Amino acid sequence: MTSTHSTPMSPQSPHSNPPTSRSPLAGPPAGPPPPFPIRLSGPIVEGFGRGSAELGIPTANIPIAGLSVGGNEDVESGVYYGWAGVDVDDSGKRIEGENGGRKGGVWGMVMSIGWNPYYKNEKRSVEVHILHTFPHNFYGARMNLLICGFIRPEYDYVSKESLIEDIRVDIEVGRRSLEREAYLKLKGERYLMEFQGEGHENEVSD
Ligand code: ADP
Ligand code: RBF
Ligand code: MG
Repeated sequence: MTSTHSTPMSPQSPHSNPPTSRSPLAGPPAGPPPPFPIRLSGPIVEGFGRGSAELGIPTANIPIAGLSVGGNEDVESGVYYGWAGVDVDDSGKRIEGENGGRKGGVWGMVMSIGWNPYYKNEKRSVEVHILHTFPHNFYGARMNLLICGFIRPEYDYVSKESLIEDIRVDIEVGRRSLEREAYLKLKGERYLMEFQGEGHENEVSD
């Protein structure tokens, strides 16, 4: 990562020709190559309300400010995969640990960092789809991300159906890629379950 940071001022021109065949895995088997794993954390905030309602794929959004802390603002727009630690239980309920400490769970995730070219957003967003079905929402919960690799660039799609179809493939690519030993062992990183906000260089608040 460089020390001079350029903040993207306008949407990058989206790639508009999604490939027809997709690789079943992303990233090398030996584990995340530099600059991965990338750590990012923040509170889950409200987005446009489209993920669940329009696509049937909920995404937990964190403030874009998270990217400008810790030298990550020049992270390429695109689709990534990795692990998400959230201070909720399997049902999405916030849980208090002992002595006021927080507890939570770690799940696989696929995420989008970008302008959502299909929706022509004017701001970059960071959105995480967790590979688990939660019966409850968990806005306000803390989320620690360990981004392990890049899956693909963002595309502008001809239809909502083709966007959904490709996200479904991303989910399978992410799930499969995380099952490999070198990636599975990162699920145990202590950072993912540290919800006290200490020692997180990429921590952001609302
Ligand atoms: P918004 O535009 O406000 O982000 P979404 O429709 O994308 O709305 O819904 C996201 C919310 O749904 C998340 O903030 C989270 O509380 C909840 N949620 C439930 N299941 C999941 C999941 N598997 N992955 C991510 N968020 C989920
Ligand atoms: N939006 C796009 O416009 N183009 C994409 O290529 C794209 N890929 C995505 C991949 C994943 C794994 C996820 C979770 C989201 C993606 N999105 C993409 C964002 C999607 O448009 C967004 O989640 C919804 O608009 C809800 O905010
Ligand atoms: Mg969302």
